[in-house]
Amino acid sequence: MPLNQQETIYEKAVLVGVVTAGLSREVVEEHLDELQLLAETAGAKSVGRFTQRVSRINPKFFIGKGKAEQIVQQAKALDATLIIFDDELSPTQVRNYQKFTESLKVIDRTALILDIFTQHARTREAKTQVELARLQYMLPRLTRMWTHLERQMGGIGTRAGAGETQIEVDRRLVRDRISKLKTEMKAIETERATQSKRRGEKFRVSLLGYTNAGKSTLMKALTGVDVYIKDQLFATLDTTIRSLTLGRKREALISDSVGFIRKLPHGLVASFRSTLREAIESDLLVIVADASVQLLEQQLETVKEVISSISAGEKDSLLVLNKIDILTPEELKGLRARYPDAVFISALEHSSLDMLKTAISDMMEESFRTAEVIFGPKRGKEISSVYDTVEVVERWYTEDGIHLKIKGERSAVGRVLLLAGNGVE
Ligand SMILES: Nc1nc2c(ncn2[C@@H]2O[C@H](COP(=O)(O)OP(=O)(O)OP(=O)(O)O)[C@@H](O)[C@H]2O)c(=O)[nH]1
Ligand SMILES: [Mg+2]
Repeated sequence: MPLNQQETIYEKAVLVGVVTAGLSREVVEEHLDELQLLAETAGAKSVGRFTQRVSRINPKFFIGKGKAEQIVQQAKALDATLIIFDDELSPTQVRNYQKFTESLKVIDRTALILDIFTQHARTREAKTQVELARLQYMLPRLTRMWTHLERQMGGIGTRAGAGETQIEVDRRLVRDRISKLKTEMKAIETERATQSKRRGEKFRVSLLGYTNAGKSTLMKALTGVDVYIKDQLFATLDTTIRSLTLGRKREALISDSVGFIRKLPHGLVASFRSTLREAIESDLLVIVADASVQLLEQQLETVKEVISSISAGEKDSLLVLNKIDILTPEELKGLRARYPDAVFISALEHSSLDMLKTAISDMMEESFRTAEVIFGPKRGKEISSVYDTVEVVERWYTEDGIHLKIKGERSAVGRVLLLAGNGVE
């Protein structure tokens, strides 16, 4: 599946997957399909693939030396400039490859993902986070050979970060830059914390899920906001927050953010704490998945793992299976049986969005507060404002005035209590 790459000149790449104990060749092939998508998103064309069974990881080359030499030779014969491993290589392994491949770059999955993030970062927050993760990844790998290569070859895995014209040869400079970026991130996080406080006690919903699942498409369908949507991995790197009208006087805040992927580099997740803040603080996680992919179950597993790693694993969640417009009726039936609690939608065709809103609204209701307040005579105007903001469950009269039993969002109920100047929860 070619992805849109208008401005990028393709580099030719060879992909390498390793079959270790407990993994089948089919699974490794599926992982390589995803690696190929990542490579295409970064601007590389896959011209060859290798899967190699290994019983023990070779500390020098990850795979056996003989096989390593063979892959390098074949890559050269295929005119490739890049070898991409699906697994993380140690700095030593990368260096060893570089010793016998002057004209080839050898990178791993992490470097490829970092490259995509570097290319897609638009805002100050995203750029700072990505540069920080990239420099931390690079620091132990910084050798004279690497920097020399970087300047000579450029392209994937060697792209300089925002604001940097040349990779510094000196590790000290990189360390200085890292500490400057960390200071900058602290300032951004403080800003975010203030904004987050201002959102007060509103019910907050986050769209989370695997990259390319359709989160931004759903965000647009629900709120009308013009977010960036593309058939590409990691199209979104920032958080967008809008209000979501659910009917019955119910309004929530909803956010769309960066997607997840299998083996998401740990440093990247740590650096993206600021962007993921909204998810961490939200009341409900709406987990969006692409129902049409073969690896649905594994993708959901990955999403669950990342959510746990940002300490949001205990939050309420709702599973949404998207893209049902491209499923056959049989596939849909099978999935409904397998995921009986999920809401099935097509964000693209706006189908079953009302059902989703009702499900969100029901989850929201569970967090509602109830209270009883009394309004004395001549407070008609205030009483009508109560009806505008919360649900009035019961109303009765005594000599003290009009009693209202109300139910609604925590903040709205709090405001009514203040307005009435009395009341009990
Ligand atoms: N057929 C179909 N395609 C969809 C649907 N929802 C989204 N897509 C397509 O899936 C691709 C990815 O959509 P996005 O909304 O950008 O996905 P995302 O989850 O935000 O992805 P990232 O931001 O890259 O993590 C786009 O080509 C969308 O048009 C759907 O319901 N049906
Ligand atoms: Mg998106």
